[in-house]
Amino acid sequence: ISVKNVHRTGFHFQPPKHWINDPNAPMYYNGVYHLFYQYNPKGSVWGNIVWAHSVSKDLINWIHLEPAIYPSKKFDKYGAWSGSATILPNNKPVILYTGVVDSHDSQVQNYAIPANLSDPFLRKWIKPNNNPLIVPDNSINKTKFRDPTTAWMGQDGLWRIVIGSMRKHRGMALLYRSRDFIKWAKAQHPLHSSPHTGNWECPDFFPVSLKNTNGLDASYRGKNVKYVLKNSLDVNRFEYYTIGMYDTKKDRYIPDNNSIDGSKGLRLDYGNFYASKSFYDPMKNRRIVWGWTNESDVLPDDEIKKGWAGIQAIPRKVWLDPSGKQLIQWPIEELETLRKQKIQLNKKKLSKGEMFEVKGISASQADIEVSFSFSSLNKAEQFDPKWADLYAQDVCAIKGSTIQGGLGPFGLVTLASKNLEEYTPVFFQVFKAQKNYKVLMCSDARRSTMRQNEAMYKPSFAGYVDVDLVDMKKLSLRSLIDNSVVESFGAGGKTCITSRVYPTLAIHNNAHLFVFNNGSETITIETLNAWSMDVPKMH
Ligand code: DQQ
Repeated sequence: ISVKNVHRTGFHFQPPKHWINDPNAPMYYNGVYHLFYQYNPKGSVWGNIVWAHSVSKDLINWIHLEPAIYPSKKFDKYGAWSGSATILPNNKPVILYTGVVDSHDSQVQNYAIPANLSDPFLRKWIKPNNNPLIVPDNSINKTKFRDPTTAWMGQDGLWRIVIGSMRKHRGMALLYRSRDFIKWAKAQHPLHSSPHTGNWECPDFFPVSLKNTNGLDASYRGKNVKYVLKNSLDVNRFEYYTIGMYDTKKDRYIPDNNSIDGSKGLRLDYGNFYASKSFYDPMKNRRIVWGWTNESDVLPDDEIKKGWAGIQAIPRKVWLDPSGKQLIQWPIEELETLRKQKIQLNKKKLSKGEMFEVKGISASQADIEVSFSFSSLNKAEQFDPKWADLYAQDVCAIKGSTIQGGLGPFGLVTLASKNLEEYTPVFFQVFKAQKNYKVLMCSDARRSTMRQNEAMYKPSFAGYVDVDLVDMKKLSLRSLIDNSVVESFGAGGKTCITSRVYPTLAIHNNAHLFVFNNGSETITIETLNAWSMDVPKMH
């Protein structure tokens, strides 16, 4: 197997070659899903960015088309950067995107429209001559003015968008309004801003229902909704979101008290997941979020050897948790059409130090759902108050999967070599804190490869899982394993973690999958279902 292919994914979204980053303007239009994305048509490192374009009927099988938008005019000569789609009420889609106008990365906002609405794939896009639509005024840093959102319409009939920006390290979502989608005026206040968060990239702003898991269109007006603002922080490549209310009179978004801004806030994914963007799917009445998963073998040399870099995470349905405090995400149901051979087991006990192999499926390309139970919380170790200020991933680095604990660590060992020279464990550990229990979920890449490469990024990604274990002594885990990616969903999608890993031994048929318990409390596997995953059509 050549180095080009050994870590290529089987069922994640990837073009045949070259560099990809942010998902752009995902949309559903007349029976077809569209995904655009930042793409370098000339190589496998970032640069020469165009909007690549792919279409699908099911978000799983894809047809790659010619790039839809590429630099050519004064208003985007130095780059066609990220943006979003809006379907106007006359059923006409329009894309807003960031154009780079000089070699200093000065940015403006442009629009593009389909050349021919009767082409079912909308292959050709026109960038009208009245571009750019929005240029930064003097108060705005021209090099930090990008990534327009999907527009939403207020009760006054005006369209609104936000654009990511920063002033004196205060990240902000600049608000613009328009009656005709052509003339845009900046609102006096940003929709929201927060000090010391740095530049906000790829903001995403959308309503979520308080009643059910259905999605809502960006312009939805009605009761029983909350709002979500997601920002991508370019300082540390973390994304975070808050949940709050949208004061439509003042045109301001106000996060709830328990929903904090910045990289210590809630995250769609506590791993490698960035520049995400959601869209409303009217076909299935759901909101779907896409995120970019970068490579972690960060030497440009690696990317050049491979000839490709970057994948899109599996699209996830996203909705508000009944608590109203956080979002839930779950791989879109269409993914299940790729499930092949299945194995199942029930009611299996794992006592301290036990580990067993899940055999009979392809461990390098699999979908695993497992639910664990235990009979008591008594053995949970004390949560060190010093850890409260750390990121969860730092706590995971202190504890890990190999140190014996009380209630956990227990979970999966993915992409493991036969003798465990390489492995990526995805697991839980429960701690007793002052007032409650804290559930740590880790996806630990530190032992994922034998390769010696100082530039290799192998973090012990982790997040906390907000579950009440006192009532229900159960925890579930789903992991999507795909050669160089492990995408995991804890407690039904409350905490999600994506890792990129590059095993040298645990590849293809030589990869193994285990379930383990390294805590003194016995863990029961209530059910475990695992499937080998097929390869969708992507050409
Ligand atoms: N990537 C784009 C920008 C965006 C950044 C450029 C986020 O528009 O801010 O490729 O990854």
